[in-house]
Amino acid sequence: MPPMVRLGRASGAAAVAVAMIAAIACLFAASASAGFNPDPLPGDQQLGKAGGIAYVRDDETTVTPSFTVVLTGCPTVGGAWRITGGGFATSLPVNFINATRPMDLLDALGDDDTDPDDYWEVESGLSASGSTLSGWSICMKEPKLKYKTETAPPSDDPGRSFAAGCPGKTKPTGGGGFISSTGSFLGSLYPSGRSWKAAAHNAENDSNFTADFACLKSKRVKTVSKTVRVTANTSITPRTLCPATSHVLGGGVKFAGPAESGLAFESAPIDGSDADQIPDDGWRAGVSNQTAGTEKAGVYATCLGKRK
Ligand SMILES: [Ca+2]
Ligand SMILES: [Ca+2]
Ligand SMILES: [Ca+2]
Repeated sequence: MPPMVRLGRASGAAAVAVAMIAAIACLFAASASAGFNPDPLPGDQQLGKAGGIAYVRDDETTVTPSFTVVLTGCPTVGGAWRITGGGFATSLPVNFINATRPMDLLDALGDDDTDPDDYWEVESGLSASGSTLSGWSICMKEPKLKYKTETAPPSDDPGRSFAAGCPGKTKPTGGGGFISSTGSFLGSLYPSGRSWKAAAHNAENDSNFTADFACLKSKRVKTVSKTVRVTANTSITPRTLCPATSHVLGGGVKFAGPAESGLAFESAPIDGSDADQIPDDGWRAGVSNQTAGTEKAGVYATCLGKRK
C-alpha cells in the first residue's frame, strides 16, 4: 500500500479529491514502469506542420489509477524529425504527473543513437479512473538540437527544486522532468535563461528526480511568459502567445509557492486565432495551488521566429 500523500498546509476540496484518488490507488498494486510497449506511434494524432515544426498528440484514458502512460512520437521516429519540446494535460486538476519528458527509441525499433529525440513520454502515478491523460510531441528536422538529462541532488525534503544548464551557448527549446515514487508529483518545469528549472512534491525519501530538456543555439528562439495569481486551494490555466510570425517549440509551467504544494496538471501547446487549427501559437499551463494562501503561477512558451 503506498504511503499517504503529504500535502503540508493543504486543505479544501482539491486536497480532499487528491486524498480520495490516493485511497483508490491503494487498491491497485501495479508498479510504475512495469514493461509496456515502447513503440510510441500507436494512437498518435498528426495535428499538422507549421514553419517546419510538427505537432502530434495522443490521449489515453486511465484504467489503472496508479499507472497511466502516454507515448507520442515525432511524425517518423528514428529519422530526421527530432523532439524540440512536448507537453501534457489531464482532464482533472487533481491527477498527479510523474513524468513529462523526451525519450530515446530502442535500437530495435529503428533508432541507432542514444539521444532522447524520438518521442515524448507522459506518466501519471495517480489519476482518477476514466480521466484523460494527453501528451504532445513537438518536432523539427534540426540536427543541432542537444539533449540533457540531469538528476537532482539527493534530498528528503517534501518540496524539491533545482536548475540544470544547457550545454555551451544553447538555450532550452522545451523540456520536462521526472520524479519517482507513489504520491510524488511535478509542480514546475520551465526555461530560465540558458537553464531549465524543475520543482516537485517528493513523497518519499530521495525520490529519483530529473530535469529533461532540449537545447538549441539560435537567435530565432525567443521565450515569452506570463505570471498570474492563484488563490488558495484553487487551480488556474494561464496562457501566453508567441509573436505572430513565430511557432511554438515548447513551453513550461511554474508554481512560485512552496515546491511541495504546487501541482502541475497541464503544460501544452495551443492554437491561436491564425487560419489553421494547429497548436503552433502559444502555451497553456495548469497549476493547482495546494496552500492556504495566494501564490503566483507562470506559463512559458519558447517560440521560433522566421528565418531572416
Ligand atoms: Ca502514441
Ligand atoms: Ca534517439
Ligand atoms: Ca495555429
